[in-house]
Amino acid sequence: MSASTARAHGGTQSLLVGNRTGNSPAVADITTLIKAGTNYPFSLWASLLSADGSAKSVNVTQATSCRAADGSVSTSYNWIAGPTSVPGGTTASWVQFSGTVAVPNCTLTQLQVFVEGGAGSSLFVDDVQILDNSGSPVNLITDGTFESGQGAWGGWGFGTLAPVSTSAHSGAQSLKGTGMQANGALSRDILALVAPGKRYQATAWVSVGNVAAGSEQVRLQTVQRCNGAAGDSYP
Ligand SMILES: [Ca+2]
Repeated sequence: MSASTARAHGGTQSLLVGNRTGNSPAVADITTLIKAGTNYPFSLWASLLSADGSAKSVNVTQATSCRAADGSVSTSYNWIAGPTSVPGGTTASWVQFSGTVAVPNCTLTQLQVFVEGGAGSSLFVDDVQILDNSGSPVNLITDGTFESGQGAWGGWGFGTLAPVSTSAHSGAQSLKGTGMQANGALSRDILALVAPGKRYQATAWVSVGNVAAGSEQVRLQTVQRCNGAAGDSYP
């Protein structure tokens, strides 16, 4: 087992479990990183090179060991992603595995996550994420209530844009754009608030008025551009 430049999902290296005579897994022991009674979303990518180039079944397993009141330790094994067929050819093909590491509320003695399957094949693993969302969330948008003004909000495709006290989801004010065009938007630049590779949850409350049909479609949308990209993307 080693870091390898033979294949990579991100960057230039991945973890290679090679020369497998059987179903040797790639194992991460995360016992000291986690808390009992907590759920952790995870994602990882796997790739295979099999002897005959055929696809093989791969899965992610969680092995959880708890100590009972009588001192005995028992281990349970759960498949937490897959089994999923992963191509085994000489051209690298990466398959994403995702799910939840659910830690029981027990006296935890060990918790390991395995990537396994494709017995005898070379197994590559990359871009493993196990996310800790158990802390209190922090709202990065400090001017999203419009109680003290428009803040850093702007947009395009509107007639006028201003905080108003005629309607509010909470408090006394909201931000109102009038005469919205089809692709008009109320927007805020959050470039300085976020970091590459991180995932953020966004919510907003929306109301529409002066619509002949009585309702209208509204989207919550990001516009992004990475350094060197030819244009904007709208993921
Ligand atoms: Ca990598």
